[in-house]
Amino acid sequence: MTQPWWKKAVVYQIYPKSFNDTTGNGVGDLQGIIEKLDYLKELGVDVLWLTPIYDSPQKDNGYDISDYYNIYEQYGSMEDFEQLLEESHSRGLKIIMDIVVNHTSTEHEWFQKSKASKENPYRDFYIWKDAEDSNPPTNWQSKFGGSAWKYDETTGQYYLHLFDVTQADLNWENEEVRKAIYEMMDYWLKKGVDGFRLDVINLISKDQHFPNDDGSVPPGDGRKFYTDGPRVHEYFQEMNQEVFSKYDMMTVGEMSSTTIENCIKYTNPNRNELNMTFNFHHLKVDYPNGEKWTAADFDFLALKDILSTWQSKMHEGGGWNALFWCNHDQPRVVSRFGDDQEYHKESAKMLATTIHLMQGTPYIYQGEEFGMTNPKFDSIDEYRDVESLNMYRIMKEKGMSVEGILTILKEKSRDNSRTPVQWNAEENAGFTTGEPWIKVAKNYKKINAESAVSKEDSIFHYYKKLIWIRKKYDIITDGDYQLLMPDHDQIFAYMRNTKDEKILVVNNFYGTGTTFYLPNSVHLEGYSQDLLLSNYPGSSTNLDGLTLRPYESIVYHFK
Ligand code: TEU
Repeated sequence: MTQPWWKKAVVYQIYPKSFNDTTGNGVGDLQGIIEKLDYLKELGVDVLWLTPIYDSPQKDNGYDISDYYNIYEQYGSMEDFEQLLEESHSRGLKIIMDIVVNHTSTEHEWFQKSKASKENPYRDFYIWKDAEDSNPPTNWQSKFGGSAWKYDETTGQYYLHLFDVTQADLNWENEEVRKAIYEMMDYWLKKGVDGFRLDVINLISKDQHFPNDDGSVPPGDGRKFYTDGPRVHEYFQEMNQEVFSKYDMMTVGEMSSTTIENCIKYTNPNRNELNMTFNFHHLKVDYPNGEKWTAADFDFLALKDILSTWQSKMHEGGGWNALFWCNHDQPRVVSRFGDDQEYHKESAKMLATTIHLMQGTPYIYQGEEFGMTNPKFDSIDEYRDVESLNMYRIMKEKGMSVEGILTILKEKSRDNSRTPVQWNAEENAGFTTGEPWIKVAKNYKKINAESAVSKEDSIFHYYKKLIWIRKKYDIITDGDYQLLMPDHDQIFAYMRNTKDEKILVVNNFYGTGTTFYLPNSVHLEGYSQDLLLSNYPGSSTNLDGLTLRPYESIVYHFK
């Protein structure tokens, strides 16, 4: 069965601002990405996902777009982008762009016209409402803290912003908005872009009654009235019909607070919506009662259950998962779920094994391929992220101690993944010759790409093997999924099965030894057994009592 190319692909996410600076202004740029294309080709990835590079006031590092048709000047010019596209394609690398169409910057000309007067033709490009008894129109809360409505003196109404106050939500009910967005998408695809990552795309359809949230369904911040909203599937099918269907491209939707049922609908090819979705349920197992802003250990059994449920149900429903641990909004996975000290290398490899041998398209976040860690900043002055700075202010207003807030930020801030890529042991880790826009993590002399590429047993070369295995063994793409030992409190083991083959993946998620016993439900009589991959030398092949060292991962192939 010939699968679409994106089912066999491995995607590498680039956050340009922190990737590689070639001008010395302390901010990464497009020429910096071009400089590293051979490194990325060496890693073996197929697609590069660039987070937003459009013109933006950078209040949310580019997720606040002020002009969809121009490149943010600190990243370079349109010519630089065209060169990046050409140089990537000449190496067999595809480029997908991050498209933010739930909202624009309030500096976008559409918003400037919309706020000018109630009669302006662009008024209904955004969502304006009157006050309710001199309060905001609803009690909905912004994801970055505070009310999701901002009062604007010019016309005496509020506008909706589910994120920062400088990110005004577009009104997708307005056909003119949809037409303008589809035109813009077509512009980039005609340029040769190979697809899109669609930012919070399941938030674009709001309940037009705009009711208050009575809190009966947690978290009671209004998201139930706009998440996977009333017309979302209609809009996706229209977007597909008007744009995607005309190109050989890939689409991945970022789904904030979604459901498996919706993600099956979003990605089942018979529905002509999207190709795959990011969901975040597995990245909330260290959010006690769903609360992100607390310092807490992760719930390992919940992690296994959530990842496994999504594997099985999306497989059964004909859907397709994006597989990931990290992105620019999440802490570094080796610090979060592994050990960034004694077992740094072993745990980073174990985590990679766990996710890369599942069904779906894997995503590697810049620096993950050689084990970059959280920077563990000691002062609020080192933070840059609008969400983190808003939450610092809100937690301080609630009376929390600075020390207590910094403990939480060290674990949960989005800046954990936004420090400059550590290329080598030179000053600023080789990221810039200037002052970096955000500090480099202190461990760059020990943890950097140059050192990793030079060592055969590095995390980098292990990722290369995982990518090679995915391309060689169709069972990774096509096989079903079966979780083993669901109740074990430190082993995450699963089978992948097709008619003729099996893969057994055994991961010790903790820093103490343990023993794996092949469950009676697994029948391997008549199969030959190959040890395909492990993160230690001399891993055992005895499945009746497999000794696992701290963070040991072992992969077997049976046919
Ligand atoms: O993130 C969507 C989103 O919900 C994030 O706010 C994420 O859930 C949160 O940061 C986790 O704490 C997308 C982009 O990835 C993010 O960088 C943007 O800030 C956001 O949308 C608004 O565009």
